Amino acid sequence: MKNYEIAVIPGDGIGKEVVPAALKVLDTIADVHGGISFKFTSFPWSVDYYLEHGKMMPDDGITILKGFDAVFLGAVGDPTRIPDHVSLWGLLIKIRREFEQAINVRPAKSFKGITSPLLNPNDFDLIVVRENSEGEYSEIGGRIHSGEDEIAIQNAVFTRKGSERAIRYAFELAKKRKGHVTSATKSNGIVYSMPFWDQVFNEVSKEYPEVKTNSNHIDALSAFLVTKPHTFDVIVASNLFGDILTDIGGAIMGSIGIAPAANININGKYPSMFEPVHGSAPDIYGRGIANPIGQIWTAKMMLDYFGEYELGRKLLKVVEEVTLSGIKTPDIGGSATTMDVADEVCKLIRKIR
Ligand code: GGG
Repeated sequence: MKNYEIAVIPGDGIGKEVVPAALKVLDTIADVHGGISFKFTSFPWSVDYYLEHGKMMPDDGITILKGFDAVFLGAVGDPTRIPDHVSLWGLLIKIRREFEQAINVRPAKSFKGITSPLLNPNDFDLIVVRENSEGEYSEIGGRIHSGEDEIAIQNAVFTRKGSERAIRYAFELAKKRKGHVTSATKSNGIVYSMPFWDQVFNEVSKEYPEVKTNSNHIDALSAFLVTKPHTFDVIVASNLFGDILTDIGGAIMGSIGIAPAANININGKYPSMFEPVHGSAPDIYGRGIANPIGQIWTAKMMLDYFGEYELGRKLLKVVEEVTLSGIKTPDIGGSATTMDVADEVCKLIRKIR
């Protein structure tokens, strides 16, 4: 029996609704499979926690999380109560950085039973590899003066190590897929970091002669994701570009509510963290209608990370069967609740045992 110890951080808003739904699915898988079990330990770190304690997580939070096999996170942020940069940097981005989760893997594909807003799209199946430790998400800069003299400076940081490991990860992934990597650049407008990114991409690509490559400026690439998503296999992008591209990925699938993500620690020193692409959606929180598919697909990515590929494959297939059967939340045209969807997924898992 393999037991996986999972730290669970539902976080804010709909994170508190979709995480329990996904845990129910994981428990059902363990129950049906017999050979694995999950021990979930939940932490209340969130904006509520911040308002009580003045911080998003306790000082020893990172030390506590170190002992787990993975972190399973819902969503972070409640901007009417505290600014998003405070909540995100105090929890989500803190964990990504402290645990050297340098790669963020975000798939997008034509999802059975969900209508894409694109008119007659060809089937697409792509993965964005987002550099997750530096780039435009940096703490280097500052603000001075006020009024008309006010200045805000935000520096982007691109290291050879950070760029290389993201790009290399993308090539390794492409080797196992359709063998094509697209680099997201903007070297016509951003004169230092992006030519450097292009240079590193070209250098790494020489190590992979079997993998086809191309580079697109981020503006054109964003448009191509809408007009011809089926032409992409693996896209490698800097931190901010990757974040933006994957919201488009969610949109063309039919809802950001189904988009999953994995923050991967690639040196094996710390746990990886699994969280859907979407945020806390305060506008729909409390109504029980949040789409749990992003969180459930994220659970599938966690199963893959544990090497449970067959279970992960079956789980995604079951979720697609559920959407095909019409049991869907309102964001994808249905009237089901979060738990209706999760319960149907669990029912099918038990049926096909
Ligand atoms: N599911 C995690 C979450 O709350 N994401 C919101 C978000 O905007 N994250 C920013 C990022 O991924 O960099």
